[in-house]
Order: sequence, then C-alpha cells, then structure tokens
Amino acid sequence: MTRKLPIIAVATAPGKAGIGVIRISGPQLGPIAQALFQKTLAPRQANLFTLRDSDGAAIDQLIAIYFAGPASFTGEDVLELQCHGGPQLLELVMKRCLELGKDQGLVIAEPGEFSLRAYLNDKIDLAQAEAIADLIDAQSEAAVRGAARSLQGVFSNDINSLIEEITQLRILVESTLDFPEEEIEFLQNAHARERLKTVIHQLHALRDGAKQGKILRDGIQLVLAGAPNVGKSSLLNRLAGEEVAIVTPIAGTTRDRVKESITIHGVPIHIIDTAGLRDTSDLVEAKGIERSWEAIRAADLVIFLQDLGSPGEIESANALELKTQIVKALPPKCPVLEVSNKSDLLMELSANQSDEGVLLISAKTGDGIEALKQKILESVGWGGSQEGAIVARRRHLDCLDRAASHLEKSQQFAADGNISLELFAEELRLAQDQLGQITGKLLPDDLLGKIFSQFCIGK
Ligand SMILES: Nc1nc2c(ncn2[C@@H]2O[C@H](COP(=O)(O)OP(=O)(O)OP(=O)(O)O)[C@@H](O)[C@H]2O)c(=O)[nH]1
Ligand SMILES: [Mg+2]
Repeated sequence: MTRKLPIIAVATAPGKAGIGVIRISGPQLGPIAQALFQKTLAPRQANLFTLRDSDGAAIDQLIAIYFAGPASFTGEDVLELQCHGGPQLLELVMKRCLELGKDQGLVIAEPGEFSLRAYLNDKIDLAQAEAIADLIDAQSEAAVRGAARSLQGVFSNDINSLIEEITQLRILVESTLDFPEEEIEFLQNAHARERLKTVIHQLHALRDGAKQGKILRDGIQLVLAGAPNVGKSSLLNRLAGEEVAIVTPIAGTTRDRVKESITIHGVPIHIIDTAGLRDTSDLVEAKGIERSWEAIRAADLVIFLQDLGSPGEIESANALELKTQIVKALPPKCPVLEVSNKSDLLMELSANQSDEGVLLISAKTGDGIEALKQKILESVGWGGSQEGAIVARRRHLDCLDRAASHLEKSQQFAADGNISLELFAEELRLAQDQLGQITGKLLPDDLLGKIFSQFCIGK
C-alpha cells in the first residue's frame, strides 16, 4: 500500500480525444525525466517534446510539465505528459515510458494510488480525497459544487474544529481526574456541561449537513409502488418528461423494473417503476411482483400510488391492506408518500386539496406534479438550500452517528447523581476517534486500502 516506487497511469478517460494525459509520480523522477527527454526539465514549465521509440521513430509530439515535490498533487515529483488522445497512442507512450523508467522501478499505478499518495503525504485529508472521486462522479451541478467545497476542505475544517473543541474539553477533564473529590465542583467551574452541550449541538448541525451531502452525492432511490393500473408508469413518464415505460389500460402491464434518473432542484432522483402489486397466477407477473418487493426493500423513499378513479369500498380496503404490507417491507427510516392519481377524473376536487396528507395528482394532465416534487424532497429531509452544501458519504454519516452517541453517553456521565469523570473523558475520546476517521486520522489500514481501491486508475 505504501510502496515507494514511481508509478504511471493514463489520467484521462479511455477513448478518442484531442489530448490524453499520462501522469507519473515518484519520490524522485529526475532520472526518468532525463531518460525520456535527455535533459533536466525546469519545474512548472510547458516543454514541447518528440517522444521516440528505441529505434528513433517518433511516437508523439507532446507537452511535458514537471512538478518538483513536495509542490505537486501527490507531494512527490510528478511528470504530466499531455499527449494526443488516442487509446493506441497512449498505450505506446505508456510502453515507452515503462521501458525508459525500468531501471528506476517504474510500475503501473493501482486504482486511486495517486490520491492515496497525496493523502499519505498530507497534501489532502481523507475526506478531501473522497471529494475528488465525488467531484468526478457528480451527477448534478449541485453535486459538483458540493464536492468542490468538500475538496477545498469546508467539511474537513468543520470536523477539525469540532475535534479541537473536544480535545480542549478532554484536557480539562483529564487534568482533574486525579482529584475525584472535586468532580462536581470541576464540572460547574469549567462549564463542562455547557461546553459539551454546545459541541453536541454543533455535531448535530454537521450531521444534518452531511445527510444533505449524502443525498447530493448518491441521490435518492424513489420507488413507485401500488396496485396495478393506478398509473405508476404514467407517473414515471410524467416525472421523466418522456415515454420511458409502457402505459396501457391493461392491469399488469409493467413486469420488469423500469428505471430513470431525473434531478429535482439539483438533487438526483433515481425513479424505479415497478410491477403492480396483486395476487396472480401468471408466472411472469409473479416474478415481476417479487422484483417490486425487492425494490421496496432497498428504497430511500416509496410513493404509494392509489387510483382516485376507483374509490369503491373494496378498493379502499385493498389499498389499506397493501399499504400495511409495504410499510412492513420498508427499510428502517424509509418514508412512504401516499399519493392519489387521476385527479382529473374527479372534477369536483381541486388538485391541491389533500385528504389526510394524501397528495392528489394527475399523471395525465400534470396537475399536482410540482407539489409532488417538493414533497419528494421534503420527505427525504432535503433542506432546500444548496448554499454551503458539501458532499458526504455513508461512511461519514456512520462516523458522525457514532460520535454523536458517544457524546450523548459522555453527557450522561456528567449528569448529577451519575458523575464519572473517567467515563466522561473516555466517551469524549471515543467520539473524537470517530471524527478523526472521517478525515483519516486514526484510520485502520485495511479501511484505507478499501476506500482508495474504489477509485479508478489514474486518479
Ligand atoms: N384519467 C387518467 N388516467 C390515467 C392517469 N394516469 C394513468 N392513467 C391511465 O391508467 C391506465 C394505467 O396506467 P399505467 O401508468 O399503465 O398504470 P400502472 O400503475 O403502471 O399499471 P401496471 O403497470 O399494470 O401496474 C392507463 O390507461 C393510463 O392512461 C391519470 O392521471 N388520469
Ligand atoms: Mg406500469
């Protein structure tokens, strides 16, 4: 994981393009640059070169830029070769570089190895390294901006200032540990409880922000579920703005899940239209329905769609039964949005009049769709503002959750009648460890390998 050999990889996407960039990083690239260009390159200058094969034949005319470590992305010496962007050509340039760098041990980089080196050389912390990957994978403009903010260190700075405050509190507490009789007095004089309360408050705010950041990064898996013919596929088409799924008046039209991604106010929403839920003896339909349940079990949000056009008693009883089944199948904390479709069939009802929190829409006319979009964002806890938003991952949320629970425990050990400064301090330490894992301080090695191996090669 921490090999010191020089590494090389194509940094640009595969395929044909105007240029393709190859990046080389190593503790000392002087000899490799010398072998490639027969001269010493001045740092941070564009140098036009013709790269030649061992027999002198030209491979490409390229621009080389040399960054002397530590003032480079990885913190090591870095050579960037801007070649023409053909896959075969880049392969040839790579091959020639590997030949010329053989004596220095030049090898092909592993996925994420450039970013890993940047992290290990303290150029960026772990949350920033992750933000690079997130910036590249961003699915919306808002996600790009969020990732850029994380990369600039906005998220890391918040985490670090929280760690700093916990450290201060720990220093205070631990310096009093040897004087147990002064515990209560200490807590009062040092305002330890108030300070802890403030830290918890800040952590909650940070967690709320990270929750938004996770939505921005990953989007929301929105499952359209309900009985056959209620208009699930019509709603998918309406939200997507095109005819993605087949719509017919025949109950049981949709079999396979139909997926389409949209964005609502910059938030990526991955919509999954499913087979209508009912008892059936049709083998194909039954398989489709099993897939509907699978989708519901993995959802971030389920829209339970009903048909206003068939409001009979049997239908209502069936809908209630179905809703109970869906709620049972949901993953923890997954909200269900009850929506009634075909409001156009009920002229006497106004489209935004809702009955016990049930939203009325018409997939056919588009009535109520804007309100539904708002409701979708609200239901998953999207705060509405992208200003200052960062991107975050499940890993970050888990660390923040664990840190919060340690801080809450430490609060218990500072409560009257249950005071234990030792346990108070210990919980503070555990909370601090969790926060440190976000930026990469105190991270187990195997976890580090796992995180970076998910990056693509050349990153
Ligand atoms: N009047 C009216 N008809 C609608 C509306 N939405 C859907 N329909 C009709 O209802 C029928 C069923 O629509 P679909 O979208 O195929 O319903 P579904 O829930 O996907 O059905 P399955 O795939 O069979 O589960 C079609 O004839 C649609 O044209 C609506 O808002 N108003
Ligand atoms: Mg359908």
